[in-house]
Amino acid sequence: MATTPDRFVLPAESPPELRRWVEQVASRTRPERMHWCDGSEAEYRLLIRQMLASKELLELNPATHPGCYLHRSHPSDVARVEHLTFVCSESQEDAGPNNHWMAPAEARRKMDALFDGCMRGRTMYVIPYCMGPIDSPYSRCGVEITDSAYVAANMKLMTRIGSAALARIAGDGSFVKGLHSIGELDPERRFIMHFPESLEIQSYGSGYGGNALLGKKCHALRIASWQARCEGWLAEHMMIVGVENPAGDIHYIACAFPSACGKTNLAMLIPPGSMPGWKIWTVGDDIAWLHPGPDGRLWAINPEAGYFGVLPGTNAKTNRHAFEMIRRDTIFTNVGVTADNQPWWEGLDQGVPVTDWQGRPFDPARGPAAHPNSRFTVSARQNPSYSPMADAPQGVPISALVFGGRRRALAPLVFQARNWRHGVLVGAAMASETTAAATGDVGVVRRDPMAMKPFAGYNFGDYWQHWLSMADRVPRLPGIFHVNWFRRDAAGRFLWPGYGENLRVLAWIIDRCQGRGAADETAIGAVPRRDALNLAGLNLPDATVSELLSMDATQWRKEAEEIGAYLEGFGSHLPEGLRSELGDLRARLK
Ligand code: GTP
Ligand code: SPV
Ligand code: MN
Repeated sequence: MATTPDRFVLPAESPPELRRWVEQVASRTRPERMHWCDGSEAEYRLLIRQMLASKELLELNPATHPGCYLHRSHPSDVARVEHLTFVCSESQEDAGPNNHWMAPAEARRKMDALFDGCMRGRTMYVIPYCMGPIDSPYSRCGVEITDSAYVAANMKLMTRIGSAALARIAGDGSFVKGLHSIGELDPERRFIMHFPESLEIQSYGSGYGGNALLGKKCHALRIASWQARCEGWLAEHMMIVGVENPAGDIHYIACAFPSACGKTNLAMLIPPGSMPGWKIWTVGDDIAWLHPGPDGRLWAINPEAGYFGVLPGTNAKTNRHAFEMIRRDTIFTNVGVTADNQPWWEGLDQGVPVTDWQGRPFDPARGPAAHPNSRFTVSARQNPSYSPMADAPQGVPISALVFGGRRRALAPLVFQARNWRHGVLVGAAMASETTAAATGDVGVVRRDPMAMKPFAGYNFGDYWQHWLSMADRVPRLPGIFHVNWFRRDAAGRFLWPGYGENLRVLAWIIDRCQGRGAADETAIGAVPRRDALNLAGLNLPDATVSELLSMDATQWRKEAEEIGAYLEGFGSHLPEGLRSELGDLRARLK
């Protein structure tokens, strides 16, 4: 039976532009039913019931994990797909060498053909959402249309969806249009397209994470980074954390680490026993929108309202807050299961898996029980260290920005950039070992400027210029730092204990922001003096500390050459300020 859009009831309060677009999409995709999400708890429970009936979700042990469900994604659909992700700006130069580009007209033709009739027999969910507190001037809204109930349920946990968002959209006048279909889940028919100039996203053929939850990387980073450049702010792949010292002062720090490099863990850190009186407040775990504030400082909001976090490695010792947070009302994706139906992943220090992430009897010969990119989806409000400031419309003032990555060698535990311009170079020069968060090789060092390689919606050269220009907009800029929790010894063991102990490094960073914290000025920046870093109770051998704080000029000279070659790849878009800053670094390394 043919479905015509006029069979669907559109909420009276929806703005005309939204109604027109929804009707257009419905007449192309031909869904059987349409569901406008109101964001209520009853609606969430209904989605869950439907997915239990369709076996998209399996209920986990309700005694140990009430309200928890397991979703197994298609085995070929387990991570972001960077090679199938495109920025479709009018001009290829605007997308830059850092993005795959397709001409908008060609991309639309391709996507129109894929979306034609793709929702036949399915329900089309219309999800109005707001990225950021509903009443924040810094928030931006979007609407995701999807044929996946799993996406709708995840969007409910991850963002502010429903009637309040719809009302804000009616007031704002503009919104990001995100169209998603799981299609056939065929990697050969999978594309994630972004049209920054018209604030549109079209995603087909994947039901997983950043490919499908369009509010997250597609909107809040790729589209928002473009909006931010036009409007004078920054949209970044950064967690935001409040660090409270024993005197009760809270400093807010935003950290950009590439995917699966420790943002969620740092955002929920539990202070080590040797640092009594310190407390951590989580504002965000993945994305920060940074604005020049009225007091001349940089202020940040977390556009999200939930976490889509990495499971492997999470346990009561590494991240007790996360461990507790996900024992109820959580969606688990691609984990193994124990005999008594509890979720299980590598690094969990209890239980034995009997079933792997694909639902097969667990056989270690076939690989891990949980997929390395298995994840939890949970409302941020379940986090025991949730900061009430996560809902503050003005956001939080940022004292320090921190870049970091996985480097088994080279980068010391921490160093501070000399000034803003040098800090922008430090960010632009970032590199990190690849992880399971995206399909492709794992453990290969690649350049990942500002942890935004997969997420900048425009030319990195212009992006760095935009970063440099913040110096003219923000009189009281935060300090910029670089950290590396992942330095290894010859046997491949991590030199630094990481996790909760990372607070020791944050404490030095805050000291530096207040004009304290002794440091040695090296060619790459200020490295802490050993006695300026609180190492009490760690029992780290002297040689380990020396190695963690060392700067090898020979290795760095080679690194500077590689950075130079990379930056020159941006040609005339490379800001002169960065080129001369790199020249200064080379001179200091001589
Ligand atoms: P995305 O959600 O992909 O953006 O990742 P993320 O940056 O939030 O990374 P997350 O905190 O989820 O950590 C990813 C992996 O790194 C997990 O397996 C963690 O257990 C591990 N990890 C996090 N912090 C540390 C650390 O300080 N040291 C070590 N060795 N591993 C860490
Ligand atoms: C990342 O890959 O950086 C994530 C997970 O945070 S995803 O939502 O898939 O982008
Ligand atoms: Mn991320």
